[in-house]
Order: sequence, then C-alpha cells, then structure tokens
Amino acid sequence: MPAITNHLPTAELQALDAAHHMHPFTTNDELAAKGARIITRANGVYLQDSEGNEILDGMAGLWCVNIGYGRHELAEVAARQMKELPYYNTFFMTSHAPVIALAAEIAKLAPAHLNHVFFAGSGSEANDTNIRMVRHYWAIKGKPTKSIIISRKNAYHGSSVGSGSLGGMTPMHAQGGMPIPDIHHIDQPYWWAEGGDQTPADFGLARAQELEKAILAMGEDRVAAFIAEPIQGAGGVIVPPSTYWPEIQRICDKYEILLIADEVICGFGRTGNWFGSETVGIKPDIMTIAKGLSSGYQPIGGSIVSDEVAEAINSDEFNHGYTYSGHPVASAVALENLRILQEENILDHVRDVAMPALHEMWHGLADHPLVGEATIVGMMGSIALTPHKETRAKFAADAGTAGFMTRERCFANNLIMRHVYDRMVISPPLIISPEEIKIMGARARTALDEAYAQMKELDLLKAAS
Ligand code: PXG
Repeated sequence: MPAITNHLPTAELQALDAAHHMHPFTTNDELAAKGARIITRANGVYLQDSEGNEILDGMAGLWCVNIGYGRHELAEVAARQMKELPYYNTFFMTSHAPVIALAAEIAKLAPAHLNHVFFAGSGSEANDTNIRMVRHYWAIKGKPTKSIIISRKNAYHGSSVGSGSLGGMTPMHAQGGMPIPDIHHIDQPYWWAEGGDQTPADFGLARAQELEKAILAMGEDRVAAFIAEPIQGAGGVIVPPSTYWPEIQRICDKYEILLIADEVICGFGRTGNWFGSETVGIKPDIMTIAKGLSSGYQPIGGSIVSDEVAEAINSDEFNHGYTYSGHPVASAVALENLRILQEENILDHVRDVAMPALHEMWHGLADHPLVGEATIVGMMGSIALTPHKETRAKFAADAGTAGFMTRERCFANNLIMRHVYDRMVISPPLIISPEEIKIMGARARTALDEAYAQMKELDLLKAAS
C-alpha cells in the first residue's frame, strides 16, 4: 500500500482526493475540477498548505481550535493514554479514569446546577442525545405528550438526522427526509436582515415572544424544550438584541419548557466566559458541548445536564449511548486541553488582551464601503456585506455571491475567513496575539478592497429591489 504523506506532490494528492474522498457540504464535482487546498501542518494561529503558504486561520479550524495549533502536550497525553488503555466502553457498569476525571472537571467549570455529563463523539451526536433525553425526561415525569422541541430558523445543531432536524437550515432539510416529527422552528433574532423599521430592542422582544406564541398555539402540554445557540455561529454569527434572551428565559420558566443551550461553538471561552450562557445571562437545563472541549484535537462532545434532569434520567435505564461515549483517549486529551485553558489563564488573555484588540480591529472595518455592520461578541464576529449601508440592503445578485468573492480574496491574501451567504465570519484561536490580530485586520481589509473592486467591475454593487 502506498504511504499517503504530506510530501506527495500537490497535484497527486488532489487527484487522489478527487477520486476517492467525498467532502462534507461540498459539490464534489466542482471541487474535483478545481483541486482541494491541501493543509499540511499548523502552529499557533497559522496553517501551512502544500504550496508553502502560511495562512492565518481566522476560523480556528471549524470554530474549535481554541488553544491554537501545535500543543504537543495533547499529543503526549494521547500517546500515553493509547499505550495504557486505548479503548474501553462506558456501558455495562464500567468506567475508566480519564472519563471520570473529565466529567468531574466539566462539572466544576459549568454553572453550579449543571453537574452531570453524557458523552458523545460530536456535537451532532450530543444533540441527538438531547432530543431523546428531554422527551424521556417528560415521559418519566408523567407527561409523555411533551415531545415537541422548538428551535429556530437558521440555527445549526449538527448534521445527523436528529440534530439536522433541530437545525433550521432549509437546504439541509431539503435532502434526506428531514425534519423528523415534532420539531418546530420559530424566527431568529437577526435584526440587521429582518428587523425592518423596528428598534433592535423591540425586535428582540418580538422574536422572543414568538416562542410564547408557539407554545400557546401547540399547547404547553406538547412542548418539551427550546434549543438555541446563545449566539448563532454557523448561521452567520447573529448576535441577538439584549432584550432577547431574558424574555426567552422568562417564557421557558413560565411554561415549564426545558432550555437547551447549544454551546458547541460558544463554550470553552469563545464568548469571553466559560460558556455563552453566562455571557447572555441564561440558566439552561442542558448544554451541548464539543469543539472547544478538546480544541478539536480529538473528536468528543457531550451534554452537560442539570441536577434536576439527571435525577429523573438516572432513575430509569436510558437506552442510548455510543461506542465512543467517553472515549479514553479523547477524554484524556480534552482534560489536558482544559488544564491548559485554566493554567495558562487563557480566558484572562481573551478578556484583557485579545478581545479588546480584536474588537477594535473588527469595528474598524465598519467604515469600509462594502460593510454594513461589524458585530462581535468575545472572539466570534461577523460583518454584513451590503451594496448600501443606510438601508441595510441585500445585493441584487444571488445571496452568497458577494460573500464567496470576498472569501476567495481572503484565501488569496492568506487569511481564512468564512462566509455565510453575504456575511463574513471570524472565530480565531483564543490565544491570538495583538500583533497577529493586526495582520488579520490588514489582510481582511485588503480582501475587502479587492472584492469591492471586483464587484464594481462586474457591476454587482446593486441593491435588490
Ligand atoms: N451545534 C453547533 C452550535 C455547531 O456549531 C454542531 C452542533 C455539530 O457539531 P459536530 O461536531 O457534529 O459537527 C455544530 C457544528 C460551519 C460549520 O461551516 C459549523 C459546524 C460544523 C461544520 C461546519 O460553520 N458546527
């Protein structure tokens, strides 16, 4: 068998990739024609590709490499754990030290009432767990009709059948028979695009009150839970108006609806606190975690469950679990990641150093002619591209055209910034330095300038009527 290494010529790797590898969320034929960018190594906030480019990773991989690349401590812990106990399951009344230590550590870091962890291999799996757990919880409580989970349009909760149904991405629902029954979606608190003439405060309140309307329409006895990201990530870093979350919490409390905070992106420092729920001031019954839990060095996710919900679930056999629930290597690596986050005071770095520099840089982009708003919470930010700032206009061109062109200019300038339709988003490693933030800002501005010039030339700076 030929050894597949980073040292094969790029074209050869691309040809093999095109012949055998089906990429997620990709039109593979298009990619095959173009050739994938091959990433070979990474250190700190920089990636290197097979052509030798040094690319500043403004997305921390997929919103996950919170402690940055190249931390060999995690590799060493993984190697040690693989030699000692590479695998054992947590079914059938067994456990092992890494998963025990990790669960205890997560309980210590989570808000006081969340002390129990059900592990999964990813955020999608964890949200599948949540669907079953909240429905089973209500069944145990003698209210089996409470099975509807309310979520939001343009939410992202994963890509499995269950979690993809929870998500509010219509292009996903169009493929493969989603959503599953008893999932209901309400509108998102996206003021810039959907707020019209309302003030952000009024709009935030109105969007939260859609939850109350949905509960009253379907019946309190039918609704199990509301799930949401504290700040929508994959939907385009949508920061809700400050009126939104307090009203959601009031409604969940009033009607006895469990609140699930999907912390897969927001968790582990991304918003400047350990969890996004703290940043937006909510008290969830369950938090979904993944990504930053291991800084992406190992695939691991889970649900952090309140004492109250765990008490009910623990009273019965929960017929659910994954081969890799609490995988010892993933658990040991996650634990080491949490040690680094704490011992190196990375949250202090975020609050005192990285956030001020990043916010200043990001807000500085708002004067660019292509930028409608530049919004940021903690270390996740977005900008809305627009042909006309004052009216918050959309482009006449297909949604995503401007975003795609800007992303391509970012790539060309050795910066990874993702686009979600016509929003550009960033979520850099938390350890980024002010100097690196400056470089990021300069590359972003150059990319915006180039995209603007290109759009002008192609006559694309026209607003939709
Ligand atoms: N919840 C949230 C809030 C997420 O952002 C998941 C659940 C699912 O996690 P897994 O580990 O199953 O992928 C996610 C994942 C993007 C992008 O392009 C975002 C995610 C995944 C893939 C791509 O922004 N988020």
